[in-house]
Amino acid sequence: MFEKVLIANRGEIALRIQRACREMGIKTVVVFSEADREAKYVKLADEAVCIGPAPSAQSYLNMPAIISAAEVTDAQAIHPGYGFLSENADFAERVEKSGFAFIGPTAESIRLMGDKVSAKQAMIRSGVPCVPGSEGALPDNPKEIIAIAKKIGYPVIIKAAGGGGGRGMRVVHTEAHLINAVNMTREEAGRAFGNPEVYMEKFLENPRHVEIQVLADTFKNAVYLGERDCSMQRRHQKVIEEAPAPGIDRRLIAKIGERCAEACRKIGYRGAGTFEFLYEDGEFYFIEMNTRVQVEHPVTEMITGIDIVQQQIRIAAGEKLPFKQKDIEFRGHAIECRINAEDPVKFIPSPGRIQSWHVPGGPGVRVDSHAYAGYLVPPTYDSMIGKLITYGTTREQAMRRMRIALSEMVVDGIQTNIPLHRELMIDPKFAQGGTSIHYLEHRLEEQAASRGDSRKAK
Ligand code: MV4
Repeated sequence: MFEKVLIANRGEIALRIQRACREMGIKTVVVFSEADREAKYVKLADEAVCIGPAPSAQSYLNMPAIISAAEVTDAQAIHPGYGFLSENADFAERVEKSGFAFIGPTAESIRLMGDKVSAKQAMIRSGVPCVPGSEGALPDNPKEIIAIAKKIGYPVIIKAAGGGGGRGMRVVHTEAHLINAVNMTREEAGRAFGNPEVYMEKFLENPRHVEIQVLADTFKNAVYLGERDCSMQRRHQKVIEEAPAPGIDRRLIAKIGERCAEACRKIGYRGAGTFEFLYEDGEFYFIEMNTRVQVEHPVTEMITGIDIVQQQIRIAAGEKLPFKQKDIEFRGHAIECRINAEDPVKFIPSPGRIQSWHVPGGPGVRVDSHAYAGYLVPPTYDSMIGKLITYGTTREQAMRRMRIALSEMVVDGIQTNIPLHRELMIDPKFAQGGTSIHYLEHRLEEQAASRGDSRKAK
């Protein structure tokens, strides 16, 4: 096992990785920007290295600075967390070429999944069900493009191979708009991702976003850790996640989960990963794979009892998975509310000094946060300041515990989205379970309209 791990991230995930390391007896090095110098999790680490000024381009995205920090502190491995360099294949390559272990998949796997066209082709070959669409990238010939759309049937969606996470896509409802939409998406994609390739899919109008968590070791052992429902989102930012996904047949989850595990074996995937699906009318359709630990990993940890971050580290150190699929049991229900420093109505970021900070507790309550009373939320980064996770034997119990936890939680000095979470936890549609990816945005629009806001919430 590693003696020392460098954490190339900040905020709650830097603290989460630190805790995993500490429990395993591994020393930690945290890198930080000038904006994070005073943060408590920086002082908690065994060592801390300043890697540059506040803007992430000069700090958390600064590959030479991070690798130098690993060299001077004698770390053996680098954990990238999520965001920043976590899905940068060049970084993974440079880390390994410099003699460190990258706590994540190979650069080759990251590259394969980073290109959404090659990712989808790999999934089709592995038997993972995908959204019906073009076979690979779209050709140049407009007549061929029109024929492909006709075969798929409108509406269709044009997506950039280099996109993902909601960037670089366009919905097309009629043939009259098709070629222009393809050209516009190509142009944007060329500028934004340096790759003008686009592909086409049937546009699913009202799906849920359900994803499957996997773990794979370097000996071709792979398991799925069940699913998460992440449909409660606004502008591609998840707001609430839960596991399991309400109302989905367990046998279907087992079948899709097994396909994901098999895909990992086929492509030689290693580490933690997430297969993103759209779920509509009882069917799963693969859209993308994430090759990092995700923000919402705790809900899976709560229902499986498996520490995903520790498993990532063990896999990177060359250990075998300590369990087989039949050993994994799914028990109870977990819900996560992302706590953001933002206006709960207008969603404008609300950085600043936290005056008071009281977190809830009790049975089945988990708080993953680096914040505290006196903490200054920098304006430079993502507005998420923590995650509130509750567990219950049933979904109803997890929801009840979340309502109580939210009622106990106090954050003063900045604005947060806690009031929005309090409302959603008493929303009858959410209580039913199974709302689509459009539910929250529609609900916010209705509320904006009834307040008489001049501009729509969208
Ligand atoms: C789609 C779709 C409907 N049909 N693909 C958005 C983010 C990217 N990961 C894929 N996305 C979508 N792809 C087809 N064929 C709708 C979305 C989508 C979405 C997906 C997941 C979570 C939130 C979303 C919000 C808007 C659109």
